[in-house]
Amino acid sequence: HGTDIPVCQAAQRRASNGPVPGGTYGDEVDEYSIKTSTEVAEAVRTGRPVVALESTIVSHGLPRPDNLKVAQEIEQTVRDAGAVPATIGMVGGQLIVGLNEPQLTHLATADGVAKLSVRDLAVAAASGADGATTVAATAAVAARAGIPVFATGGLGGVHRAAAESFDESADLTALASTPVTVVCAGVKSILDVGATLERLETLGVPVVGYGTRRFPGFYLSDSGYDLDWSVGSPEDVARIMRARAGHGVSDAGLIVANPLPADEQLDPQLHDRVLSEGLAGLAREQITGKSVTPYLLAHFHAATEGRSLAVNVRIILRNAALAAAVAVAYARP
Ligand code: PSU
Ligand code: MN
Repeated sequence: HGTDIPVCQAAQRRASNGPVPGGTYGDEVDEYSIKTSTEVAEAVRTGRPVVALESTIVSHGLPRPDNLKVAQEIEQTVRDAGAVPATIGMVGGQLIVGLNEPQLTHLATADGVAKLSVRDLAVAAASGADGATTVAATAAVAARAGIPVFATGGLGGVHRAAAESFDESADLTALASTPVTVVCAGVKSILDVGATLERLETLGVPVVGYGTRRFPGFYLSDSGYDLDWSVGSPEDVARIMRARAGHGVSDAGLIVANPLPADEQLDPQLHDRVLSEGLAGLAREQITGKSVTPYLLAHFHAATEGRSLAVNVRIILRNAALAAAVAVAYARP
């Protein structure tokens, strides 16, 4: 089905030609530019509110077939709140801001969609790959495309046992140098939350709670950690963004941590039990690197009989709505 998408054909051509020889790289500069949909480009140009959305959550974070439906619901939620959705991903080597319906469907259903962090973007493009962008890659591309607001579920961060494995998501370092506001429900509870907050402090990434002084715990409303700052409205967030831009001192992003209401969270006892099983599974199956997060999320969805999936979907939709409200507030000074 990928072949009815024009960019796929270009990519298949490219892929069948093998790696691009160094000498011809310059001739292909245009081919490798970011492709922005007409709707998103027009909205960015005229200063209308836009919300960037990631595709890893669609391709790797949510089980099929729900993933495509959820991806469409996320976009609709952004629209309902008055902003233009810009889901970012790579189809046939083309980096796209504002995936259209067939492209989104392709990334949600095709086999072999790569998980792309920032470092993978150029490598994947040169080989004509299909890829879903993580928080790190989506934020970086969004900033490049002039989109300052981004919604996701939960950020990556420092994994448990990172002292030995060195497993820390590139989401953290990307946000240290990418001036994008990310609305999330904290970091995934599968991580070492305390260590992640310490790293965000070191990296100079501000974290504000939305209506709370406690850092949310993704599936759980409260991770157990305090925050220094909280905001009460989308306008508050927009003011911080204006102050950051006005100062010109930092290029770091802003994390807006939006907790699930307590009555919507995953049962904490179920959460803790399923998490320890999942962590044991990781060790037993010797899973490392970029497979760790998808493995644990899939384990949760299977072991809670879909309850974690329902919670995950609620998290994303709430964050999409808040991000859209922030984009609207920021667009209207
Ligand atoms: N949040 C979710 N589901 C996900 C992810 C985040 O609710 O699938 C993805 C994001 O794309 C995030 C990535 O950037 O997991 C982190 O992966 P890693 O730990 O390998 O950096
Ligand atoms: Mn990792």
